Amino acid sequence: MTQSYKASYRAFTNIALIKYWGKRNESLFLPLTSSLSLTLDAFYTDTTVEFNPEFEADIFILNGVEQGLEETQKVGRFVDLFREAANISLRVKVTSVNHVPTAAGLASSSSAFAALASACNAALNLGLDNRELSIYARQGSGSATRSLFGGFVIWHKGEDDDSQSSYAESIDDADWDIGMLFVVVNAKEKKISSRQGMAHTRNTSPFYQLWPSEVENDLAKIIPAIKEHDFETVGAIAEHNAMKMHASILASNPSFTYFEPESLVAMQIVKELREEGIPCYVTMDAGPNVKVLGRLSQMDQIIARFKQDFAADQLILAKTGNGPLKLEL
Ligand code: 2P0
Repeated sequence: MTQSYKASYRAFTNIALIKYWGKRNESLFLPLTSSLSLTLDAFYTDTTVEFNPEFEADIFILNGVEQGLEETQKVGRFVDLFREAANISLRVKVTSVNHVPTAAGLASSSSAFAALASACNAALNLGLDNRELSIYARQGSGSATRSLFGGFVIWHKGEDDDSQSSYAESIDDADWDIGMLFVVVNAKEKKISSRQGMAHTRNTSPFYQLWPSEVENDLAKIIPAIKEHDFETVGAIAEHNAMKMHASILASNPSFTYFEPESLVAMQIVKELREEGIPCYVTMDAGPNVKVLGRLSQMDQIIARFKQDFAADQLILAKTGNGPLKLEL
């Protein structure tokens, strides 16, 4: 019998409160700034990898569908990092399932590459810790760096072209009164990918030159607020950071935006809730969906208000999530 190497992992999506928007080195996936996120329990990817001498080519099956050459090669190139570390050339079968609530359209590369990195590490007995794995995950997709840990996570930008210096670490387990409501405005795939969008903003937006120093300032203020469990300060800094990213995107040339009319409706509701004495804050990424940071203990009231303008299946509540979890085969 030939020996195969197999393992299975679950990793959770994270949402940035201080955004990553721009690379300083595209081939090494080195970001221009550090960023900070919250890992969430509602969306995750389960991935099984099997390295087997009987396989003649890499295979990638996503949500039960065998993927074409382009997607398979992308996954294969990422797995190459682990094949090199283990000094093997066996072909791999990667089977992934994205667990995303119906109609959400929130599939994310962050959980995907974190799960794949964790599964490769286990299957090949590499013994890498999560900090080391975050350096690998980064080379699949930037935001995946932060999904190697639960709770609040910082991804350090690192130094110069030193790939090893840009990794993630946990700063707080987020085991306090905090949650995130996803308001699904549009479940379709985004028109401008993050990768294209951040390069275009960096290259053409006059506001982008302010972005690195704004991120530094926001990080310096939000980290102590997280450690003090100061929800309102955390939320206010996160909302302002997201708006600065989207303002910089709007000012790119030609201009574009991820906002859609319903995104603005959701933002208006958050403002109203605040005026009524329920603190909650908005963040948005490279798409029209709105994420509302709130106290878990007040989410019933927040959801009730959103139900006046949105259907129940557009609203998904997430609690804070953990780092990757090993699954039994
Ligand atoms: C973030 N986003 O910090 C930011 C904010 C979207 C908006 O990271 O090119 O898929 O693979 O590194 O990680 C999404 O971009 O981009 C993202 P690549 P990625 O979460």
